Amino acid sequence: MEEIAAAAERIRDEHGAAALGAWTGEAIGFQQQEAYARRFIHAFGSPNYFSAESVCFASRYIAHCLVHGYYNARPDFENAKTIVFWGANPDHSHPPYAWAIQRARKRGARVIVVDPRRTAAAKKADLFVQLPPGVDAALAWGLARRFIETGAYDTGFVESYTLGFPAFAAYARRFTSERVERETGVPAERQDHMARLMMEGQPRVANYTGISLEHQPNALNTVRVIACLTALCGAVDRRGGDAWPLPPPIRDLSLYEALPLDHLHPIGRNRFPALYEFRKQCHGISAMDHMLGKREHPLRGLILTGANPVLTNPDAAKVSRALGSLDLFVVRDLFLTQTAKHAHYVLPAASFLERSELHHHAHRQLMGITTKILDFPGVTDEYTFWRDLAHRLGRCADYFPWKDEEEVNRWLLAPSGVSPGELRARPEGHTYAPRKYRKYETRPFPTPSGKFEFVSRYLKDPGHSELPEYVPPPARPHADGDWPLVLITGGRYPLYYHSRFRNIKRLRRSAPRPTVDIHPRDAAALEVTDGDAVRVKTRSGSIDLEVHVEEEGDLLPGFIHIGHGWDEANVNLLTDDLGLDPVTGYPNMKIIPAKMGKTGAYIKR
Ligand SMILES: Nc1nc2c(c(=O)[nH]1)N[C@H]1C(S)=C(S)[C@@H](COP(=O)(O)OP(=O)(O)OC[C@H]3O[C@@H](n4cnc5c(=O)[nH]c(N)nc54)[C@H](O)[C@@H]3O)O[C@H]1N2
Ligand SMILES: Nc1nc2c(c(=O)[nH]1)N[C@H]1C(S)=C(S)[C@@H](COP(=O)(O)OP(=O)(O)OC[C@H]3O[C@@H](n4cnc5c(=O)[nH]c(N)nc54)[C@H](O)[C@@H]3O)O[C@H]1N2
Ligand SMILES: [Mo]
Repeated sequence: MEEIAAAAERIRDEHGAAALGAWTGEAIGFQQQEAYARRFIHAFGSPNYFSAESVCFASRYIAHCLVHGYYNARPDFENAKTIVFWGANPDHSHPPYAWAIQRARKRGARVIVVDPRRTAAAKKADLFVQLPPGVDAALAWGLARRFIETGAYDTGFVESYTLGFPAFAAYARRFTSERVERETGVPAERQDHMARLMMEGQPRVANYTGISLEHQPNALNTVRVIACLTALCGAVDRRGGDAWPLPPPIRDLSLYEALPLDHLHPIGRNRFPALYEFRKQCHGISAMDHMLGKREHPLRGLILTGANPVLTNPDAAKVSRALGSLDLFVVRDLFLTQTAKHAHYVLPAASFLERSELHHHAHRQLMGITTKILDFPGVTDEYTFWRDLAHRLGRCADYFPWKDEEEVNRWLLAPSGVSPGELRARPEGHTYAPRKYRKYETRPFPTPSGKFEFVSRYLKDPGHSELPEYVPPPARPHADGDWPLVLITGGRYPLYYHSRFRNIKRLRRSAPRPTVDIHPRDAAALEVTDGDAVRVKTRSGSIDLEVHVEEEGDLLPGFIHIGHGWDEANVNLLTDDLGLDPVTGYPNMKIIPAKMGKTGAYIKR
């Protein structure tokens, strides 16, 4: 710890405090564990805090905030009549959602799944709408047109509470059934069927957009138009619809107000201001260029915890080069990951069983606390680590006055009036506020206009489209082109979590080796079958893995799919950091021009 503190001070002396960054991953969550890292790096004097939010969740959040100013992690499935999953597979990714939906279906709710792959969720759906990646916005605009033309939308809400509806309606008119069919391949009758199920559910329609809609170049606008569709359904902040939870009444550990560092050029803020303004996140993808000295304001040191960006960030070869070039790289993990191999110091991190932390379930407005049940010598929890480091760095110590996590929890909970002990006595959770719906009836929307915004001045002023416009996908399959196939990445495995758990033998049996999923027609054309060794190539790189031929109908022809998180076939060697969403800086991980062939064939070329 002394060496790490000394190296951090050297970086501060030579390049300024902003040349040190902190990075947290999905393994430590989005609540107090990540807040320690934010607090530390600000106390040190650097605004450069990065997390998995450069590739997950924040773009969805920003889209919702631009439209209505709130964010709902999950709609009210339990009370919905029609549930729509856009680019999500809850049966693998969120079992609790899948259970909620199962209960809703028993009550008669109907489920629509929109996906290029016939997933576990799609197989159970009342309607499966199969389409190529990147065209959801066209489908959503076509549905909006139907609602508007037939007058089946919530006119009272639109008249009283919204901004820009005439422009929205005029743009929607362009999305005729024929045009939507041309763009998406979804026949007009299926579009009608989808619209009918949504209209029948009104206003109890739960639209859920998954990670796939974020991993593409027109990500923000795709989620925006779907949020607008929710308004047409009359489901805004309604039981059974997009019901907005209230946050828990706890203190904020971050120092953005007490110690603003905006003047120190947070990385990525000039390119993607929304990410910093809405989430106080620096752009992890841009960070690589700052490590490699390709941009002003160098990043020379990084402390990373609970993340494995070499396997999870786009352009893995560049990520490795960038991390390998640092003067100080500290990784806290439970395993020696591909990322940790680049580190100067690898520290054993405490797992969730070795921490005591607050949790909240926003949808149910419940709070709870976990209890530390294990203690290994030499393993420190996140709080103790950041505190110890801060106490070796002079002034930083002032910001970490609490002895341990239990003291932090007590401080965090003070405004709520409950103590850690009281929370512990209620393992089922403590309701921190009763649910309220249609909050906009008594106070303005927290948007610039105070209204629900079909059009956004915030986006228009710097030159983006004010409407959530449809932009065709960056790639489609071309049988005769250089890149005949389109690669989709990252469909979730039920028993792996990103790069985690493949080292647990019992879980490994569920999916022992990485595969590339392919349509039977394409497999036949390439003369490959199950288990054949192939090489998949994109403009960024190539990986070798095994073929898995899908059943007819499980995947659209021309598309291949590879999961992420494999050491031995890192699909992020095939993704890149180009073609980012222009507002949020989100990467394209779902629509990548590709080709493949038997390993021998490509080696010869
Ligand atoms: N077991 C397990 N659970 C997890 C995770 C894990 O790694 N393992 N990761 C967690 C995390 S951090 C996240 S973000 C969530 C993600 O959870 P989800 O949002 O449910 O994501 P996926 O399960 O990948 O399902 C996304 C689906 O979108 C489809 N798709 C791809 N492109 C498009 C497109 O353009 N349009 C449409 N409509 N569909 C498209 C894919 O084929 C895929 O079936 O899962 C969480 N839960
Ligand atoms: N191609 C492609 N890439 C993707 C995606 C995709 O769909 N396609 N999905 C993206 C998404 S949505 C996300 S959220 C990111 C996730 O990206 P990451 O956050 O990098 O995800 P993980 O691979 O789960 O890395 C978590 C690391 O933390 C370690 N760990 C586990 N428990 C703890 C703990 O308690 N404390 C600490 N300190 N460490 C712990 C694990 O061993 C693991 O090495 O991946 C993204 N990458
Ligand atoms: Mo994620």
